[in-house]
Amino acid sequence: MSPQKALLTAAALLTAANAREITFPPVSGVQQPVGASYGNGVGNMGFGFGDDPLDLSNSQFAGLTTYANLPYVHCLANTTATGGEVESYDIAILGAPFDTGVTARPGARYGPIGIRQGSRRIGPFAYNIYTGKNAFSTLKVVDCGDAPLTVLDNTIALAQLDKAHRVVSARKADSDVASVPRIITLGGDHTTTLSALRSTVDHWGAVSVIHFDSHIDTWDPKVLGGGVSHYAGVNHGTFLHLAHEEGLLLNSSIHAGIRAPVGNKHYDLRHDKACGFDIIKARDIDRFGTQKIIDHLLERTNGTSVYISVDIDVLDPAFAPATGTAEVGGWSTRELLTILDGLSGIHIIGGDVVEVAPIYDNPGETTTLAAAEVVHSLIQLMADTPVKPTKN
Ligand SMILES: *[C@@H]1O[C@H](CO)[C@@H](O)[C@H](O)[C@H]1NC(C)=O
Ligand SMILES: *[C@@H]1O[C@H](CO)[C@@H](O)[C@H](O)[C@H]1NC(C)=O
Ligand SMILES: *[C@@H]1O[C@H](CO)[C@@H](O)[C@H](O)[C@H]1NC(C)=O
Ligand SMILES: [Mn+2]
Repeated sequence: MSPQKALLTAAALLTAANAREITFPPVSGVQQPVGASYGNGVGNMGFGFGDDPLDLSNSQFAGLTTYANLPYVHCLANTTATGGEVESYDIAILGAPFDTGVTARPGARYGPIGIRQGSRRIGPFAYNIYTGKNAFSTLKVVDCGDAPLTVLDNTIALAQLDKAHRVVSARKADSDVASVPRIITLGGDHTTTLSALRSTVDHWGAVSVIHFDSHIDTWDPKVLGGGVSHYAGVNHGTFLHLAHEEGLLLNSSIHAGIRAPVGNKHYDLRHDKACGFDIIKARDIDRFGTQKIIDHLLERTNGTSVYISVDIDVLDPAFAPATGTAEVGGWSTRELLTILDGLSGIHIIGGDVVEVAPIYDNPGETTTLAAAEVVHSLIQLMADTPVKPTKN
């Protein structure tokens, strides 16, 4: 036999051996796939199989990628395809793929899809090890997909987002403990928060904003962009000025994690105060710790409806490199999550995670994993405190 022939015969034998059906012996005590329900009402880890591994109806990592594998609902539709009413929900995840209001690195239009990607291991089986709570067990949370926003005209795009927020928040809530659905927006650059606040004012009036960010974002358009054109003055550094001007903010708002320089230390900071804000700086965490920061946020906003906006650049670039205007010297992901979870009981009426630009992330998805977990915390805060609107 020539050497080549011998090799071919050996390969044929190997293939035949591989074709044999391999049956692993049962593991002592576990006679079903990992993740299957343990029986007796003990919950399973949600890897997707019940007692029957060929039951494909509930798998965790298959199908389309929604936030935390939540059901997708076409929340913007007038009716369902068959003419029925759109499914009801209590908390709506809404993507806002808009990033033409940025002053540095673009890319946050891919934030919603990135955050969903980072959320694949968050799911209804998860109980928080610190609180023992499951964020999805009381209120109905759905993913509405992204609002369709034109990429070539900011004015039209923001009008589209305003409308999306009005439509999604105008439906009847699913649960009878909450009567208006609340929205968590996946940004998008920070300009998108303006649309959210234009819709929360319809239900709750002016609100306190807890604004996690390294930048103040109350810049007067006269200072940032507006010198170029009126249009350019509407951007991710001026939206809180605009929200104040439109009467959407209470004078009990507060920034947390600030560390970026201001352009004019007298005017910018005086103006910031006039817009309704107090400031917790990033390094305050070294002096006071997370608990004092939580206490201050709760005191400042006490008795008001609160919107929580998280610019992912509040985190240090070590924890969130994938953002447009990264500033060193920020908080860690653990510190931010501790502070967010510490706000339990707050009257939260809406929230967002913005400025996630996945193109600058690393192969480990550091930023989108963090952003997805921040959304998870916001959902838990909403589940902890069902709210009724103070207007209509
Ligand atoms: C949905 O309703 C709006 C306003 O009532 C209407 O203008 C629009 O054409 C409707 N869309 C569809 C697809 O029926
Ligand atoms: C808000 O409160 C600050 C002091 O905390 C004050 O300087 C500012 O004038 C107030 N603004 C309004 C609109 O009441
Ligand atoms: C909020 O205000 C109420 C009533 O004034 C007060 O009893 C409570 O201690 C305040 N809570 C915080 C966290 O400041
Ligand atoms: Mn910002």
